[in-house]
Amino acid sequence: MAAQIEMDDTNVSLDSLILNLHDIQAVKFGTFKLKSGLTSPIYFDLRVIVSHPALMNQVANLLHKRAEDAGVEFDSVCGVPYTALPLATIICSTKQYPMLIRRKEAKDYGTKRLIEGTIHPGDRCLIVEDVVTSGSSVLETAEVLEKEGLKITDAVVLMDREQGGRARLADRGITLHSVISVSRLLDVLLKAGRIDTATSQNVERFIQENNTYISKTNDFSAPKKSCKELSYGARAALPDTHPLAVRLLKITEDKKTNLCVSADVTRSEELLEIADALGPLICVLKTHVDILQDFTADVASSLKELAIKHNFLIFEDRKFADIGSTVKHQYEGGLYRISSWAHIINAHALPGPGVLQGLGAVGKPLGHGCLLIAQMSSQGSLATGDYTQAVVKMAEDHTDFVFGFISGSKISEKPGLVHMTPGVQMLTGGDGLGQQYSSPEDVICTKGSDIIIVGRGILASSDRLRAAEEYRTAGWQAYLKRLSQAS
Ligand code: 5BU
Repeated sequence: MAAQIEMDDTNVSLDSLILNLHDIQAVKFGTFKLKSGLTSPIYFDLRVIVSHPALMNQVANLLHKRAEDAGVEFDSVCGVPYTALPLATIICSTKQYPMLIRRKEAKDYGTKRLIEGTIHPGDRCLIVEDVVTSGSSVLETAEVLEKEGLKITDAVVLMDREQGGRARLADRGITLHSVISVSRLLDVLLKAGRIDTATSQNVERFIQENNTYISKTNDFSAPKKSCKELSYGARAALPDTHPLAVRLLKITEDKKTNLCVSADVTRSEELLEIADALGPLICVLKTHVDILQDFTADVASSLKELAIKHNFLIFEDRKFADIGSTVKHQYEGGLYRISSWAHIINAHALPGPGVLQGLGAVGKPLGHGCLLIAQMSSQGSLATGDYTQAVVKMAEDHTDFVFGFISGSKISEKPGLVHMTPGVQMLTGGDGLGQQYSSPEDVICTKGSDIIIVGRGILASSDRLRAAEEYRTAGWQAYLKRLSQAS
């Protein structure tokens, strides 16, 4: 509970920080020529915060908290010169970490060192930065530190401009944790009446159109633009759409929600409470039945009743990955009898089409459907590139049972196939165990996916209903924006 309250406090202080940054003109709107030559409608100048000591402390504290919340473990801290240097200093001074200082140029006398401070090769050094656009400044600093034998796995940044820096760093094995995303900043300033809708949309368009990087190794973060946009309702009406996808797309349209809640709890009572309370706000409830301590057949029956009461589908995230004969038993039998209550299941394509034959033998007669896992949200996932393409082909060849994907973005142009994306939170970053988060706006509008899957973004809130409403609104607004951009 303490952690939930803290999370709410963080949200409040984040909003006030954004307003303070706007007050001191650390964020400006207008027409600005960037280093890259691009003309940007937004500009961040965080150098000004050194004149505001209270703000400096607040920023340093939030940066440290972000790393701590993400479970990042580190032995020392290094700020990217120059704006982040004083921030790193405050973190090191208040939290008692040894600091390393990177010189921009080696001294031409004395030791010629590029790094000041005691270096212990093998130590993990956390990089601190003020703003990330392409990620190149963080990378430069990381390279210098790595040459000295330090390990760089994480960087924490105040402001992520969401223009590809995170993907570029991820490809180099560095997880970026950001305190503020541009989407959050725009949202807060818009709500406070500091900017108008046109300015906000202008900035969003600029950010989307000026992504500096397409990931080479993890397509989960690569933005995909769709050629042709159809509404959920129009896709439900297409003759080739799988009956379960028709049902899902209709629910989505009728309830105006593309939110799937991932109810990752360990007690059945809590699972049913979540299903009943959040049921009206969601199109799908996702479960991991094998983490429940007290599952009984009655729990499955109650869940099915709630699915009817609130009109949502149940998705058991079982990730089947064995030969056809085994998955058939796993789906139909055992303790959980998944096929008797879950409308949706998912499977890895790794075993080949036999996995779909086995699952389909059970699921098809019941009108159930399967999502193929084409990409994963976890850092360093191997489901990328040619593998992802092969999964798309397998799905498109088995649309009698497969009705969509787990993926980070839209990966098939077939409008009957549904894309569902996990790893979604308002605050981008990770969980310290490999999970990587994107915002609802990014997932639905920029990357063209259809359904956001949100777990801890909602479950960790002290007010789950309010958090679910926020995610539902964000996901739906992003969908409306995607449609309006295409028209
Ligand atoms: P989170 O609390 O929003 O991080 O939970 C995400 C859920 O989605 C969790 O149940 C995961 O098992 C699930 N998930 C995922 O995060 N990433 C993937 O690529 C797949 C599933 Br497939």
